[in-house]
Amino acid sequence: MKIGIVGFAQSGKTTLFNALTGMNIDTSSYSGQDSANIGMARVPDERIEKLTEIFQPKKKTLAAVEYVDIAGIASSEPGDRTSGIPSEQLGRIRNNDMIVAVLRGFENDTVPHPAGSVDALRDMSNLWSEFLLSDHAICEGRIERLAAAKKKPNFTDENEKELAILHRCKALLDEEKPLRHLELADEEARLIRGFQFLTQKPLLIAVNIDERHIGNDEAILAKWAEWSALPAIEVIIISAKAEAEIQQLDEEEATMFRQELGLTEPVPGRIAAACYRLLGYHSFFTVGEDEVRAWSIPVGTNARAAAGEIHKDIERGFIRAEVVTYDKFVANGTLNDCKKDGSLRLEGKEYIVKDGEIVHYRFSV
Ligand SMILES: Nc1nc2c(ncn2[C@@H]2O[C@H](COP(=O)(O)OP(=O)(O)O)[C@@H](O)[C@H]2O)c(=O)[nH]1
Ligand SMILES: [Mg+2]
Repeated sequence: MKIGIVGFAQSGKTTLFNALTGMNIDTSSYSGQDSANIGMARVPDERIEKLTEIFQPKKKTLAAVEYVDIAGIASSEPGDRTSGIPSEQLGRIRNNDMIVAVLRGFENDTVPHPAGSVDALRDMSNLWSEFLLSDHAICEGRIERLAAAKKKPNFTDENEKELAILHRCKALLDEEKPLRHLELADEEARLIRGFQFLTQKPLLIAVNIDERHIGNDEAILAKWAEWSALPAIEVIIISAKAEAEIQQLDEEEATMFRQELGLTEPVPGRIAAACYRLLGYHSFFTVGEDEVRAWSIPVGTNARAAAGEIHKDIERGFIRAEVVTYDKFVANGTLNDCKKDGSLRLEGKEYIVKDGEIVHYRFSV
């Protein structure tokens, strides 16, 4: 899972990136950095901690996601429609499964805001306009090219279909509506997948507030009600600086600091959980003395395909899956006891694996 962290300069993207990955990239001065920071982050999961307590395995492995901190969006000036986002940066944003937009909600005189004032809702509208414009430009460019190729003999039926879909896309974008409003058959979706349209991607809006305002989440979220009501969009409140600082502390200090500030669940878990929800992913677990491990799969994945996450041989040689829910397993304590009370079920390849299930595969190669 690849997640792009996007937003205007000085909104706290790199600070959030540090909080998520535990890295320590410099944010002290405006570097004018226009490249991207890439880092892997483990997805915290209390259930894995509990299973680790039970099995005391040699190894504990959490699921992982990739975060990309994309800089280079200098301006959020209203009316500044010409500059937009540099195309290199847009390409970097497209190249992700979803987008986390970091909006500046903190006041700090020593950190200049590119638009001169702090207004996170305005910045989000501007960013959104950029996404709509960028998708529109791609649509238009491709429509022109296809239209020009129409008279040529190598113009295929597939080209014809693509052109028709792109016209539908453009019509939506003309009304400033995101492309995820488009209802597409699988075949149609495939035809435009390669464009990686920004307004088709799930969006997590992270409003980055000053630590003085921690605890006011509900009042702030109320202002974002219109955004959070949109499909495939969620809004969360973060305090990136405090979270990044806490990330560098040991566990005991971190807990104390969190309590003092009134911070609840740490940001890496909150962001990962939101991303899983938005992308329609969840986890199943494998357990044993060697390793307790979480695996991420799209919701709706069957037992056989899920096996492929672990190893292609298990998928190919799939015989059966032994499955028990997390709750039943924890209540029983051992797989044997789950067998005895019938909570460990034998399932076939078409079985749809649910969130948190513990799966043991039987296979032959
Ligand atoms: N007070 C406060 N300052 C922050 C917060 N998040 C980021 N900053 C500061 O804002 C500046 C820019 O942050 P940075 O992460 O580099 O922004 P980026 O340009 O979006 O990557 C740095 O000086 C940060 O310390 C926050 O939550 N509160
Ligand atoms: Mg940065």
